[in-house]
Amino acid sequence: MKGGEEGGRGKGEQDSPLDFNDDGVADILWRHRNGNNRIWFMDDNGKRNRQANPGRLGKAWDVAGVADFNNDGVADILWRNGNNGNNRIWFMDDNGKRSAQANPGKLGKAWDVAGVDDFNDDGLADILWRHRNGANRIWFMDDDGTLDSSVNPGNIGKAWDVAAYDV
Ligand SMILES: [Ca+2]
Ligand SMILES: [Ca+2]
Ligand SMILES: [Ca+2]
Repeated sequence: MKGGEEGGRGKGEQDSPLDFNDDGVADILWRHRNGNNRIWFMDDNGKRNRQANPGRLGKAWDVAGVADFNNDGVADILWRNGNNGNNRIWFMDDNGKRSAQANPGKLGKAWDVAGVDDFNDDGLADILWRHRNGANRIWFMDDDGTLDSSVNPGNIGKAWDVAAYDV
């Protein structure tokens, strides 16, 4: 995942894409199969400091990625409904609560989110999609969670999986 310092403006010296309170320490997002969610805010000794309940989302939705989609230093959550191709972004505040949500648009069920990271160095996370036939797309996102533009980075056979995209 993301390791660069140039994108975010967090207090941490090195931003973690999983940092829900901008303290530089990665946190943990839990999801229950009943649709409940929890965030564990972690200490840097590997212990849970406290937890927050960001709210529910129905069982049809999966967490497709966690990244900072508005460059405020706080991780946000990309949700995908694999049954109908809908997507949502939850913009999070640094208390583990949802502050706003956005609809970035649909993409058909044959597509999966292969990664979320900043592919154009504007500080905003983007979405890498992969089709089961080997096609790929990158969605460059605006800071309000809407799609700015979609780019085809090229195809690679369906026997290939994304193993890493930021080294
Ligand atoms: Ca943190
Ligand atoms: Ca954010
Ligand atoms: Ca970007």
